[in-house]
Amino acid sequence: MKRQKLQDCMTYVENFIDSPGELYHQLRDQINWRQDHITLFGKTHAIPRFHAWYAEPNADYHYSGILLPRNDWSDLLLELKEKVEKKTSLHFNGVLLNYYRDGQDSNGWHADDEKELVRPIHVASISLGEERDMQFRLKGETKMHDKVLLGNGSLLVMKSPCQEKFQHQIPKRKRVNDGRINLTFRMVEKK
Ligand SMILES: O=C(O)CCC(=O)C(=O)O
Repeated sequence: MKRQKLQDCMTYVENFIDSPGELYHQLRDQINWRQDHITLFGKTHAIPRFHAWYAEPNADYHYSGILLPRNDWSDLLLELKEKVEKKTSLHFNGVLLNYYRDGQDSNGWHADDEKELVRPIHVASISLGEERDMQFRLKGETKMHDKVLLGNGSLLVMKSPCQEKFQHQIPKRKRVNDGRINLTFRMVEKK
């Protein structure tokens, strides 16, 4: 059987955003950020980043057992959604935002494959601020398969079957002292 290649489902677009520094500051100041906690093996931990969910009414999103409270689209986020839809010819009804304060904030191995995501799963992700690497591994394997550097103002499009076949993570990085914001546009089933 043909081994799945990351490049078959993923596209990276540099300089997708014209003024990424300005957008980073607007989002950092305007988004209704929250830091949630998860309990693993009886121990409660703060998730190592802030996050927020903006979506159409009735488009709810859970991950790691957390139901993220829905915020209504802002004009700025709707403008970005339309820009991403125009570039990708895909449609989205929600965006998950992550704010990594510095290199100590991270996002562990997972796939964006929650049950409420519409199949086939396509996601599109804007990066702002500090460059961070995203690592990929095949589901069921522990060895890293590939990595992509996510530059300031870039767009990463992961079409099906990326989420079905691979997991990804944003590891901690000692030398990163500044923040990064990521917006991942998604399509979820409405209640
Ligand atoms: O920060 C990123 O680029 C990835 C975010 C992510 O993996 C997620 O929100 O599920």
